[in-house]
Amino acid sequence: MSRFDRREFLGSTAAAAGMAVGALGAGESRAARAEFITLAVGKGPLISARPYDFVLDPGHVALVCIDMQADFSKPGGFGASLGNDVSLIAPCIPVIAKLQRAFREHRLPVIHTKECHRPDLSDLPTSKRERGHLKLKIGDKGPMGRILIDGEIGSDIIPELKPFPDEYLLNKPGKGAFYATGLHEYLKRRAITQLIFTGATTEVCVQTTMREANDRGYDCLLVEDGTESYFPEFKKAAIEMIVAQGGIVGWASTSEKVLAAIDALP
Ligand code: TIU
Repeated sequence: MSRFDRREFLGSTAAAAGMAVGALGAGESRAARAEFITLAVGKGPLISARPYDFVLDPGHVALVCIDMQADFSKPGGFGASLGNDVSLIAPCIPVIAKLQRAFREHRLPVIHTKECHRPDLSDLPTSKRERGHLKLKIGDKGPMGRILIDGEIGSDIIPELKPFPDEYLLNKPGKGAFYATGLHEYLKRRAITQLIFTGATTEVCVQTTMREANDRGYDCLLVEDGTESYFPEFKKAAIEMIVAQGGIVGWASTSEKVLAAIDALP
C-alpha cells in the first residue's frame, strides 16, 4: 500500500458502507445488511473522487490515454500550427507514464488513441482541413513530417508513453474516440465498463470522448493531473462541467488517488 492513505481508504469505504446501510429498511437482517454492503462496496477499492467516490471494478476497467502525440505536445506539429504553446501539455506526461506503469503491473488494459488521418486524406473532411486558415494545414509537410498524418513522426505517440505491442492503439479521424472507430465494439468484447481518462487536450478530445463514452453507458473518471489543455481556464471549466449535476458526464480525481486504489488491488 505504498502511496496509499489507509485511513482515507477505510474512511471512504466506511462512508459508502454507511450510505448503503442507510438505504436499507430498519427491519433488514444482519445478513442482508452484510450482503448489501458487499454489493455496494465489495467490487474493489474506492477512488476518492468528485462528485462522490468511484467504486473501482478491476475486472472491467481500462486506462485511456488520448492523443499523446508529438503533434500536440512538441513544437512544429498540429497543436503549434493552431497557434498554441505546446509546452503546456508537458506536465501530464510523467503522470500518465506512472498510471500506465501501475495498470500494466496489475495487468489492467491500457488503451491509446491517435488523432490522425490517412495519407490520402480520404478520412479528412474539407471543413476540418480548411478550419482556421492555417499556414500549415493537416496533410502539409512540417518539421515532424506531414501534419496529423498516420505514419509520420508527428502523429506518433511520444516515446515516453509508447504503447506496448499488446495494447490497443486506435486511430481516430475526429475529436471523439468513438466516432468512426471500433472502440465501442472493442470495449464490449472485453466487458470493459469503466474508463479512466488521461490525455490531451482536456476540453477537446478528452472531453468529447468522455461525453461519447458516457452516452454509451460507460462510467468515466478523468484524472485531473493526467490531462492538460493549451488553455488552463478551459481545463478547469471542463472538469467542473464533467462533475457538476451529480456527475452528469462522470467523475474527476487525481493520479495519487487513482494510484492508491490500483495499489490496493491484490
Ligand atoms: N486543438 C486542441 O486543443 N485539440 C485537438 O485538436 N485535438 C485533441 O484534443 N487531441
